[in-house]
Amino acid sequence: MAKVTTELGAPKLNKVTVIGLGLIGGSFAKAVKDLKLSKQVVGLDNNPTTQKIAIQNQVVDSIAENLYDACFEADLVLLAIPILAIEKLLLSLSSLNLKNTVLTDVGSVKGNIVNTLTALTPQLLPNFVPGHPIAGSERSGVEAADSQLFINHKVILTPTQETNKQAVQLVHLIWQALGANVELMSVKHHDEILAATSHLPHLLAFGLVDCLAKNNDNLDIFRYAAGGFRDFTRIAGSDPTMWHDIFLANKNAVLAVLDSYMEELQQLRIAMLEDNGSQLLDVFTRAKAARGHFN
Ligand code: TYR
Repeated sequence: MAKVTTELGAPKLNKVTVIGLGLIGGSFAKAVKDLKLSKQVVGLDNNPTTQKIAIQNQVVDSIAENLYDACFEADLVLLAIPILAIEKLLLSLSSLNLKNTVLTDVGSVKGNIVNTLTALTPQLLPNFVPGHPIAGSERSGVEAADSQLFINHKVILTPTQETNKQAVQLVHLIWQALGANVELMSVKHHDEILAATSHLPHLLAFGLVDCLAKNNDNLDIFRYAAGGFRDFTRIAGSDPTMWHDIFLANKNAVLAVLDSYMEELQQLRIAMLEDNGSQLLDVFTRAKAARGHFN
């Protein structure tokens, strides 16, 4: 496993591989390349247009032909594909010799990845550092790759008891070198927090935009999207496959927080129906005060 670090503590690696050159994978690859953290930055992506753009925009040095070549003698392999695809890929990775390779991922749910590793590919557990950069936008694809994307953003790592400390250290250092603030957390805590702060809001956005679009044939409503609705439509523009995977993988945590939110909406509905203004004011005042804690 690579141990060499520069004076600043940033890793100096020979080969970093990024599997999946979307917004996050592409941004990671470009940042590692721009900062010269690795002699080689290799990409693997099955979309020929993505491959072409990744080379043209100097996101990676080269595109590997297959998984074996991509991972061969890599110091670090970052998995940046939708999370259900990561589960499948783990099986193929377990047939390669990756003893000296650190693996990490960027999936928005950590439980399904760690469960698959434990149940199906335990040999990968020590070198696999589950990770999640809380960065991105409704944009997707390698065209949107931005080497500055992670600056001042949180990256959560959820190592298990089995995870090799040196592997965690390497992944920690590399994200830090990209400008991110790294935090460690348990898998369960991560999935519960993200269900509430990221997954549920995305579900509401997809649901609201779909509901309003279905019920308004001429789509005139979008022309008048101001403030709040504009924020919802931005989030509803996120990648459908990525979010399909997230909701299936984090089903239980999202359902728990969705149920309590539906209960809250039900109470707001009753308050309006009964002209109970003081209840509305109470809820809005409490919410405004809670929002104040962000600032
Ligand atoms: N969709 C979020 C936004 O637009 C970004 C994001 C998405 C961050 C998924 C993390 C994540 O797991 O603000």
